[in-house]
Amino acid sequence: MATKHDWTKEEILEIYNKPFMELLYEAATIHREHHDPNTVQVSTLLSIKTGGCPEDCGYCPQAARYHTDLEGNDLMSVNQVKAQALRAKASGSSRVCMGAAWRNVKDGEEFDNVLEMVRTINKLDMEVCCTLGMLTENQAERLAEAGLYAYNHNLDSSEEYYKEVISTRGYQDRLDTIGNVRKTNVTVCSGGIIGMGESEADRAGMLVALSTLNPQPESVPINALVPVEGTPLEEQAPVPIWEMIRMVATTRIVMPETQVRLSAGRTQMSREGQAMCFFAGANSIFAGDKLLTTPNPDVNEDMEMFKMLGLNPQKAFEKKSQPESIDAENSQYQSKGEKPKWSRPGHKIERNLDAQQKTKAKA
Ligand code: SAM
Ligand code: DTB
Ligand code: SF4
Repeated sequence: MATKHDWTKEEILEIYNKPFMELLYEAATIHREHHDPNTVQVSTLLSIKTGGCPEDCGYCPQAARYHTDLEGNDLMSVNQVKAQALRAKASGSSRVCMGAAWRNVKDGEEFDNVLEMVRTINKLDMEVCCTLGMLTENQAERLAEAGLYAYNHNLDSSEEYYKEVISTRGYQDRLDTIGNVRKTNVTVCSGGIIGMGESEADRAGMLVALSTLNPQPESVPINALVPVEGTPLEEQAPVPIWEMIRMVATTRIVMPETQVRLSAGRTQMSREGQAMCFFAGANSIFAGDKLLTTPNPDVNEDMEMFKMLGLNPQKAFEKKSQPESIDAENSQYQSKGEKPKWSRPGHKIERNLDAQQKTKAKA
């Protein structure tokens, strides 16, 4: 069945509020139709430039204007990043996601270093993701040429609630950056945070904004707010696990092909709670003892949990979700008489290595 791109807030709210067991059953069924339910993609976060950010995102410990205990750091060196990526690979991770506390990317030496980091991790045969703030079309293209696999840029909430949490940029700025990434062959990772005081209608509004993108994002992180002392949202009550499961299940139903990422907030969740999220359609996580600046479950404990649940970490480049965008991308190459970059045996999507390397060699 073709992916639906015209979800309304009312339709999504109706799904979100279904009787719990029905919601779970529907989400799990759709999950199995589109994905291997025993595979989970594991990404490791790495904060390559920490703190001192000029933005005012109300949830974020890295905003310079809030007085948190955070110790900031300038941009890491390429060698430091390589060492961390090797550690992540050894612990079972197939993707490294590098985060920088920037409002936007500025051309120059620092961006050149980030491009070198992307090339370096790519050579380790790991997927590389970046989250660096706003990007121009040219910067997105340069990241693509360096071999970037995914770019994370969250919508965070509904357009209406976004204004309550962030004043230094608007929703359209976020959509513009996502649009710039979409013009390249880099996959889009965009999701949001629940537990910031938003209503159910805001949660549905965020899912409308994401699911009506065409193609839909290949990855959608669902974060539970990690309330950090010193930020405006420090007093927010923890998100009840039931709401997290509902949000994951609804995301899975409205974006069937997407990788739904169980993101920040896992230290507060029991294994049973996380297992229900996987059952409801979550199929990726951020692993590593730290998210960007806040704690995350211990890697060994996560691997133990996977073992208990019979979940297998996905290999790098095995699945690039979103058949529609893959077919479009392949046809670009085929029209030039080149080999398609991706093949799709069943649910698996594999890269055709020689075709990809040829594109990289040209870059
Ligand atoms: N500066 C870049 C930007 O804003 O796009 C990239 C880094 S930023 C930290 C990446 C994402 O982390 C944010 O969009 C937000 O969704 C998430 N995040 C930040 N602080 C969080 C918190 N305390 N709890 C949950 N998620 C958080
Ligand atoms: C996303 O949606 N969540 C990750 C990643 N994308 C970059 C970040 C979570 C950050 C949580 C707060 C912190 O550790 O600073
Ligand atoms: Fe800066 Fe990103 Fe944190 Fe906002 S979320 S304050 S842009 S690092």
